[in-house]
Amino acid sequence: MYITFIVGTAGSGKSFLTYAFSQWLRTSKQNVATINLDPGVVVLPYTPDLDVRDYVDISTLMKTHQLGPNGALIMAADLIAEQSEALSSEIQDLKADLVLVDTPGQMELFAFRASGPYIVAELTKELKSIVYLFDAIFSLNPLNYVSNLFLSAAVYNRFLIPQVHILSKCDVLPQEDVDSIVDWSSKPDTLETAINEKLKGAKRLLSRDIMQAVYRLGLRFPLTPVSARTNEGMTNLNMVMERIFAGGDKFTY
Ligand SMILES: Nc1nc2c(ncn2[C@@H]2O[C@H](COP(=O)(O)OP(=O)(O)O)[C@@H](O)[C@H]2O)c(=O)[nH]1
Ligand SMILES: [Mg+2]
Repeated sequence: MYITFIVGTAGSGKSFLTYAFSQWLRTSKQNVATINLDPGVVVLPYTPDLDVRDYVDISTLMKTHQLGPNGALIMAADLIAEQSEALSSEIQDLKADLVLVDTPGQMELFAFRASGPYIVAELTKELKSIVYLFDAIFSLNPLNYVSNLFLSAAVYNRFLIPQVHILSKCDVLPQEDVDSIVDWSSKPDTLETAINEKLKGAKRLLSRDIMQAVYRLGLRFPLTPVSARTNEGMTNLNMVMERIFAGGDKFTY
């Protein structure tokens, strides 16, 4: 069993990617299961095989502990971590070859609190990876792109497991813009040119320094454009995942 956690800022398309990629994998006869790890979500575009909302209820937490929505979400994250043993045995029972885990809408709940890495470590001892989403809508501006690059490096630093990088919602941008962003992700000099052309003053200096710091750390985050709406890029995403997990083999035989 291989397990992958889908991570990204709020609204970057985690839940829709979980839906579309799991459907795509099923169509190619792969044995895939989905898990919802977001206790605060109201409507999901897919029916998860395991749902953390069966373990914690945000509105009950708000009422019982007189918490606001954010306080309740933080408490829920800790409660989920406490339940990781029960969750873990449910995951084993799914008997899937590949498990896609949809993580909380607000990324910091999962990535920047102690409970997230704890959950990742405890849920399964199987091979794990993270799929990190760069929202195409926000990536065309080099300032946003560099901020997200910095965030993705911070996420990598928290989990230290193989991390795949996706340009999500690539259908919203014209092909030439998608190509530019993909270039930025693989050729630092093109990103530096864009920073110099489009940013001024302190934003230009700081963005260039952040970008260079990330590259100096040896972190390389090439982006694969994917759309959960048109299914563009699903084949490439699948190839990257197979390469990480199965040395190029399929998940299901
Ligand atoms: N055009 C387009 N919209 C998308 C895509 N994926 C998600 N969205 C939209 O982006 C919004 C947020 O998506 P969601 O998956 O709920 O984000 P999450 O908070 O990261 O789980 C929803 O309104 C989706 O309809 C995509 O591939 N293309
Ligand atoms: Mg979601």
